[in-house]
Amino acid sequence: MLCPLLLPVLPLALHAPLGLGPCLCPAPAHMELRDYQWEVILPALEGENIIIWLPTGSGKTRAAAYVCKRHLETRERAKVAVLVNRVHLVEQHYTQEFHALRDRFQVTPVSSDSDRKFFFSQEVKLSDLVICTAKILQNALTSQDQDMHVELTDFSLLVIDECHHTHKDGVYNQIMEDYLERKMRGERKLPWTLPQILAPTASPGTGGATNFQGARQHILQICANLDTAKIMSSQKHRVHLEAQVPQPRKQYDVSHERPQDPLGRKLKETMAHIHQYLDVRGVPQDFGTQIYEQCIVELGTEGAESFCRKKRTCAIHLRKYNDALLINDTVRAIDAFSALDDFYQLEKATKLLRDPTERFLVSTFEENKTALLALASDPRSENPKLSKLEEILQEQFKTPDSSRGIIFTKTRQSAHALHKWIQENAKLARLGIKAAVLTGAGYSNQTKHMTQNEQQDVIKLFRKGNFNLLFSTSVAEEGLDIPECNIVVRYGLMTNEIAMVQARGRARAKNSLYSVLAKANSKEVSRERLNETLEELTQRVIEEVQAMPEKEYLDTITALQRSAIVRRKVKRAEGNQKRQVHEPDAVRLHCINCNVAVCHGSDLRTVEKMHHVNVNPDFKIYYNATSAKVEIPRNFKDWKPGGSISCANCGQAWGMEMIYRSVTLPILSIKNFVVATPDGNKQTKQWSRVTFAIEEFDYVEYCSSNLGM
Ligand SMILES: *[C@@H]1O[C@H](CO)[C@@H](O)[C@H](O)[C@H]1NC(C)=O
Ligand SMILES: *[C@@H]1O[C@H](CO)[C@@H](O)[C@H](O)[C@H]1NC(C)=O
Ligand SMILES: *[C@@H]1O[C@H](CO)[C@@H](O)[C@H](O)[C@H]1NC(C)=O
Ligand SMILES: CC(=O)N[C@H]1CO[C@H](CO)[C@@H](O)[C@@H]1O
Ligand SMILES: CC(=O)N[C@H]1CO[C@H](CO)[C@@H](O)[C@@H]1O
Ligand SMILES: [Zn+2]
Repeated sequence: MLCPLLLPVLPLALHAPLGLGPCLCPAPAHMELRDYQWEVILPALEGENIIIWLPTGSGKTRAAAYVCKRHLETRERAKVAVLVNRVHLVEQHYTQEFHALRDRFQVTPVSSDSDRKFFFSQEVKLSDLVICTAKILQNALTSQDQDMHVELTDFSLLVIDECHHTHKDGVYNQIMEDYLERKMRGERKLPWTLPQILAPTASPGTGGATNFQGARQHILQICANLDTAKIMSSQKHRVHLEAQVPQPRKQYDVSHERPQDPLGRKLKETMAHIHQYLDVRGVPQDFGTQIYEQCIVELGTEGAESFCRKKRTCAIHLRKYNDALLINDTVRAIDAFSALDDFYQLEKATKLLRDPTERFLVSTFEENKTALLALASDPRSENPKLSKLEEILQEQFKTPDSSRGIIFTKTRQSAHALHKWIQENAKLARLGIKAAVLTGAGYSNQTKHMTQNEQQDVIKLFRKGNFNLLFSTSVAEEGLDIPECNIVVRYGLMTNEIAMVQARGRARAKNSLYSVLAKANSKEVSRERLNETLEELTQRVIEEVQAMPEKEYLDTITALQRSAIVRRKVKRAEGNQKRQVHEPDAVRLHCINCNVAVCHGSDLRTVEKMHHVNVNPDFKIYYNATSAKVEIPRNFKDWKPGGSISCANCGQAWGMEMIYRSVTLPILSIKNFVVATPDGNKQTKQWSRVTFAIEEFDYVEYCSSNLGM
């Protein structure tokens, strides 16, 4: 946690190679805990299930690691799983706070990008403590594969990091529902078979509630979900805690409307022009708002389900214009133009443009493109938020030495746009600002994600001072091991009370500043203010819950657990029913863009219960595949990605190929299809919503029937 301070006295660490190098932190020989850390872990040392509630930066993870150490030292047949909700935390915990356990215990990190997860069962057997994402454990709990399968009861202690995610359908909660079902069957009693639960968080939040009762309900639900005996926070040593974890100064930096808005005006005119062509009623034309976005998405779904290509295509394009307006509002006008331009470049490159609507839309943009570009470059299009940000940064970085900052923004796109802005800003360059972008790891989306290694490299260089400013999406709000900062700015960002606590926790240096930069009278400002109230509400509710008489508390928790189990059973039964509504043979999938019917529900199979492939060999004629392989920074046990696939008739993206051992199968992404059933057409973004059953893929059967093997 404090390793940056230790770096200068550790000459060895300076020679450590970047990336693969050993941990820069020395292993604490005997883990030292601060008074307030002792205070919160005591019941856990006695085997009780607790939530640890401590602010960001106060060493929750160290406290948890200490409990694990004592547990392993004192319990017979002890086995610990440390669950995290973000991939990078596996390595981070392994090399940092859990490092101290490695000389005496077998500590194994199982990350989703290593092949170890395929042999999870083996890894668990050979380890005293595994650190993995909740997803990996959940997969292992439900897997039929001997190499992977484990039982919850194989563990004697579960650490659930950032435990406020143990809620609704989240993975943490799926795991805990398994636990609760077993508990209700009586497995919790001695001899203990169910693991002890240790659950740290910086804030459990209010779950959307804005009054005391609602927030209380939420927090009790989290306690029930985690089978918590006590919420532990620092009380005796609170003063000590506040002294050790200084809170930043907070300020609101509000910006005003751009006095003139030539690009915005022109974009709105173009949208009105498209609306005229489309000629639908009932869509409010308040362009540039979230409400408009919702309406236009609904219009697109309606168009898809009624096979009205004109409606659907216009809706997609109007949404891109609306996105451009939102970008214009966040960053520079030129960024808004570029986003729109990129979209049309891609359309022209991938679509055949035989359809009259597509042709109309592409030519409308092309004809107005030069004018739009000129307006976007107009100095009157400067964004007042950026001027404000420039002021803040000038103030903070005017003393050249040790300033370090993070700017949080909503999208990857705006993080990159801000980075470009700063690189082109000569004034800020003179102050010695060296900025980088930090965004989430993943592969689901077309805008580029960073890989975990790229993330770690950026953080290392930030730690070393090669960079002193990060433009970040919400990844760094939670969990990433970011060094202390002097300045944290939330740039035009809506937040909830949890995110606020997490972000503010990044401003940890002495005399640091936490700035909320948003338009005057905007939703962002009022939401931030609400959060402050909610944070205080959370505090009051927790105090009340802590003070509840034991019996009343236990009765409440048990009742909540019972109803959660019942709800889960009902939901499962309903889910099964919903998937049996239609015969797979009676269902057809149509290309969402050109509406051609391309396969039956009965042609589909699942792989690893997740990926949906078409096993009908005749399906080949309906799609084209690229020869370039799709890049996924992750390994799968039985397959590799192949090329991406698209509709042979219209060019619409459909999914990608799966190279499963020796066969190649197309994986379909359901959002690119309309599902036609005897009861009408449906568009859905999730396979779990389809109304027919899909069997699991059987490799042997497939080979024997298709390859004559
Ligand atoms: C474009 O962004 C500026 C700066 O935030 C804002 O003042 C203006 O209202 C925006 N235009 C539209 C049409 O949303
Ligand atoms: C990709 O990410 C952006 C924001 O980063 C989001 O607005 C968009 O909906 C995502 N697209 C898909 C297909 O998930
Ligand atoms: C798909 O490939 C076929 C054969 O190469 C070609 O005729 C067709 O135009 C392609 N479709 C698209 C949308 O590019
Ligand atoms: C909003 C706007 O100016 N749209 C124009 C785009 O280009 C076409 C063709 O020149 C015009 O008809 C539109 O009025
Ligand atoms: C922590 C914090 O900033 N709390 C503030 C919450 O909001 C109330 C009223 O708006 C303020 O008085 C608190 O200081
Ligand atoms: Zn098509």
